[in-house]
Amino acid sequence: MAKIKKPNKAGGMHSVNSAFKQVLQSKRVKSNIKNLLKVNKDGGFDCPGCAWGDSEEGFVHFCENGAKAIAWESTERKLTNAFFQQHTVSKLKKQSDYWLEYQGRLSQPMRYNAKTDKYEPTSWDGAITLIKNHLIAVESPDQVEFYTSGRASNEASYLYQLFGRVFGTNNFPDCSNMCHEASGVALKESIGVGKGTVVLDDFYKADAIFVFGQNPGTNHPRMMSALRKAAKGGCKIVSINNLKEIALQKFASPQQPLELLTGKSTSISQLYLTPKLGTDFALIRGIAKTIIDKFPNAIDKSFIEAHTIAFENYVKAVKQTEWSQIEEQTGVSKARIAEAAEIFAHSEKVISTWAMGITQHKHSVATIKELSNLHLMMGQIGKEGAGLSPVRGHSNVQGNRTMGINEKPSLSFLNKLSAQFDIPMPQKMGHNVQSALTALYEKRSSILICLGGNLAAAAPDTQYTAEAMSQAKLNVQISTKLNRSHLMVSKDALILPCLGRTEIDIQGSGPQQITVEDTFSMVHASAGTSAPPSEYCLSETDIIARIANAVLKECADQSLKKIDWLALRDDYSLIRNLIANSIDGFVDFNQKLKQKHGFHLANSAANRQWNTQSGKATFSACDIPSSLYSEQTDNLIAAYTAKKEQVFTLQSLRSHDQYNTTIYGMDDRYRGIKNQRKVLFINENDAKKMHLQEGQRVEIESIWEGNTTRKINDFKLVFYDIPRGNVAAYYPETNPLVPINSVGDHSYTPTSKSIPVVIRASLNTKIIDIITN
Ligand SMILES: Nc1nc2c(c(=O)[nH]1)N[C@H]1C(S)=C(S)[C@@H](COP(=O)(O)OP(=O)(O)OC[C@H]3O[C@@H](n4cnc5c(=O)[nH]c(N)nc54)[C@H](O)[C@@H]3O)O[C@H]1N2
Ligand SMILES: Nc1nc2c(c(=O)[nH]1)N[C@H]1C(S)=C(S)[C@@H](COP(=O)(O)OP(=O)(O)OC[C@H]3O[C@@H](n4cnc5c(=O)[nH]c(N)nc54)[C@H](O)[C@@H]3O)O[C@H]1N2
Ligand SMILES: [Mo]
Repeated sequence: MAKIKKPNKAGGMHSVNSAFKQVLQSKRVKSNIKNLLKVNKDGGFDCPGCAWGDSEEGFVHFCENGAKAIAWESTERKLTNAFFQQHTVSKLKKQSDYWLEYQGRLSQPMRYNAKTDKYEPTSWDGAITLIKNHLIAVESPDQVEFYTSGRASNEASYLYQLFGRVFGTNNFPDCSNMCHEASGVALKESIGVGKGTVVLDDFYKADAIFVFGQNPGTNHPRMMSALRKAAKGGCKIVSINNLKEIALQKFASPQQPLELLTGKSTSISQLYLTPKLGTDFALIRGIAKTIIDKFPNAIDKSFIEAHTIAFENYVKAVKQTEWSQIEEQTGVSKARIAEAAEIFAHSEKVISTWAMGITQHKHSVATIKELSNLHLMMGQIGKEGAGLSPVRGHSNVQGNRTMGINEKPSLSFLNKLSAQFDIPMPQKMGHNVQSALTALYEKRSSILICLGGNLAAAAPDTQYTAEAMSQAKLNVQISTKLNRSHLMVSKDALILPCLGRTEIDIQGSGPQQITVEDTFSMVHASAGTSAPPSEYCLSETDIIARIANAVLKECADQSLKKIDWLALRDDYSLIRNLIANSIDGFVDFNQKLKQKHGFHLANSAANRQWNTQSGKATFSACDIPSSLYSEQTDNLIAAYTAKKEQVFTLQSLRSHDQYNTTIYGMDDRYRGIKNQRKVLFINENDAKKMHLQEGQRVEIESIWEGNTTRKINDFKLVFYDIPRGNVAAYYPETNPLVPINSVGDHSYTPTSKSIPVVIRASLNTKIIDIITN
């Protein structure tokens, strides 16, 4: 049995090779190399990869995985009518996510015909009329779900939410609900703003950077350049991650010729802690406890006095927390936690970053509040080189939210919109992803419109989600590529092909630019440079405007006809003028865009202004949760344990060759996995205790109340450096295991990083060489 071999560093020449492999496969080599030189530069387009900010440095401004995202979008392959004639939807359902997207760009509007079970071509007018007929026939606007994925531009998002609200609903489930929702909820309560407080430059000024639950080597490779530069400058980097991710240990910058040619790399983390899944709250509490006990002079008393409330309660809660509980939960010793505390206490400027390892648990909101507590106690917020930095996923997910894609908009935002357009806005809270799917499942909602994304594969409880989506009387998918969400159909459905970020967008007034906001609240313009795949691909903004125009024209209520949607479509700067009037920070929007690299949206907490109820930053004083799960789940787990079944906590995570549900390839280079995705990472000692061998196939079953069995099969065991009792496997293959109602407290985010499971040898078990197959 060959053992997996992990590389000893991330980045380097392998990254360059891997990026160019994808460029070659796109069959548009020349134009994609041209594309890569324009990415993230003024006059070029924003990388559709992640939400990390742009830096001035280097000749090229893209990373390996950004290059993959661009080449994947900008492919020569196209899906035509002939393809859809060959394949029924039932047949397509049997194909993998990789195969579906690999077929190429969608190039004409298609309508599902339930009789033939095939998609057939339709005209744009025909498609818009079908949507109009469905929308004007609903009993209540709240029966329509308007989903958004985080690539949509600010202009498209603003128009989409405006249309949805004028139509009469706040049903805006979006990918944020499955992603950083907990960060928004927690930060809003504790510091008064649901966004990060730092800018990219702060990373170069920090003395210490704590990276919690995040794998930037794969998911934010441009962050690695910042961490590398920081580490080289003497900044202490502390990684807190369930797994020892290679990039957080050693990284060679593909942008630095010297590291590329000499094979040298930079050491990133000074300290690397590997707590058990979902126990970061306890770990952060341990850091705070050490500081209170050992380094009390480092506490920023004047900051606490001037800017915060409820510190005493917090100290009480910290003092009451027992070390035994912290050590037992995290699996990390008091001494190791003290090392982290010492770095925190003795650094003048500290940044903490985090991503999905922190946000996709039951207790995520409380965990992020605890991290905020630590920064408040140390005055590590609202000053240069310090602060809180949730690192967003999709390239414009933060912008979507700023534009009003939010199922629970503030009253002040709704009032502003009402006043601006002289149209009443709906006040009732709308649906998030979980409640939208439940409403579709229970037939309380009947129409689903998706502005991008792949809800069918991204959402939890795959079978439930499939049934929910398939029951829609109309399923509309505005997309660039074919995916599973197009196949969840039984009645009417439409595939509406749209332009991607890399493509030229020409409207009535000429070529258009769009805008996006990165994870540091920088807003800037983006304009594609490639020719669209087909004359029938419309911009997202155009599609939304056409729908809004058609639907609202038919309304009996004259007041709803005031907005000239098609004029807005013809000239996006008119949409930006509307945004300037509705949304704080966008005054003179069109003017400000002319500034090099765009402009920064003011962040109140970064300026030490606290828009909380009390007007001060607020300490929370929760006890550390006694379990990752609810009492009910704990009881079920106890019943399994009584039957001598070993229960594990499973996290679902991304491989190096994927962008969410888009699978570019079958390797996960940094974890030593080749040509496969159905693997389960497990601690060797756990496996041996269960008499399971490496390469053996297993089934994984999740533990949840009710009669539904959630099980996936044929996953190959890979022995890995992972805490005992924890296992890991890729998303979206693991989504069938996440129950629809297993969500984070107050965030409603699926608990994709802590799923209680049991593992059993698959029947007819075969041991497979994990390297070759
Ligand atoms: N190439 C590429 N780039 C992407 C994406 C992509 O799929 N591919 N997706 C984009 C999106 S939408 C997002 S949200 C981001 C996601 O970016 P990440 O959050 O980095 O994505 P995940 O792969 O889910 O990684 C979670 C990390 O957290 C660790 N972890 C899991 N649970 C815990 C825990 O309980 N505690 C701690 N301390 N660590 C834990 C895992 O070991 C893993 O390293 O990336 C964005 N960028
Ligand atoms: N188990 C588990 N589940 C998870 C996660 C996890 O870690 N574990 N992560 C969650 C997270 S963080 C997120 S953000 C969600 C992601 O959920 P989504 O954002 O819904 O999913 P994506 O895979 O990013 O969407 C890919 C599709 O978007 C379309 N697309 C690509 N570019 C464009 C464009 O420019 N415009 C339009 N209109 N369409 C485009 C393509 O058709 C492509 O097939 O998944 C969540 N689900
Ligand atoms: Mo995300």
